[in-house]
Amino acid sequence: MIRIDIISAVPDALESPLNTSINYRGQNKGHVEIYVHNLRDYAHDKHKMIDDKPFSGGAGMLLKPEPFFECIEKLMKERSYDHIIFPTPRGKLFDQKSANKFSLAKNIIFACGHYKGIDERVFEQFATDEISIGNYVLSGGELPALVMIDSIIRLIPGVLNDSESALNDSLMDGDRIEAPCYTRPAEFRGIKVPDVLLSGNDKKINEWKEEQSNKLTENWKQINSSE
Ligand code: 6GU
Repeated sequence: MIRIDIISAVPDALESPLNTSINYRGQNKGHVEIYVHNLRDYAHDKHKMIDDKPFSGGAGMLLKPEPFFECIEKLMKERSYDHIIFPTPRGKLFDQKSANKFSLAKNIIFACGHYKGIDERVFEQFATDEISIGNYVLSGGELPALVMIDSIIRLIPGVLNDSESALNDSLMDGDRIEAPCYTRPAEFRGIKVPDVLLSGNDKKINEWKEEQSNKLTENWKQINSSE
């Protein structure tokens, strides 16, 4: 059982993705517990302010330190956390290896920024991991947290059933792209499924898959190389 705590200024943005599909199943089957904390509940001034202007000037608001400190310290008193992850574009790029690592944890916090960012003292005090999900700009850490959580939950033993298992064909397994796949009908609008897949010859089918996988993997490497 993994416990995941998510701290967010827009908790509604997390609701539906966390309660659908594999994320729902992971929780329903008792493999993962997810708790969402509204940052605003940890603002104690009379206007419940969670953001303020940066000292450096310029446009945009920053999330203030006090609510994060209060919320994270409260959680840390209750249990110890293996990872306190801050989704941020300046972080280490997320990949399958990171997902594998996080899936072995017992307790994880995702602390999501919004607006222009978070007061630096929050990172200094609590961040064990600063993670980016790619080199592009998003408006907050909620979608990145959801991306990471999805990839983590599907790795927990028992969440996926056998036919979905990460050990079987997945679209991408490590640095390999799997062969294309087809289902019925064998011919659709005149477009046929490759004959070999209908042959019943397992050896031939496996050779075909291997060959297709090699081709797609080569292509994938080429279209993703920065040269
Ligand atoms: Cl983790 N946060 C934000 N705001 N933007 C991003 C990102 C994270 N990863 C890529 N872009």
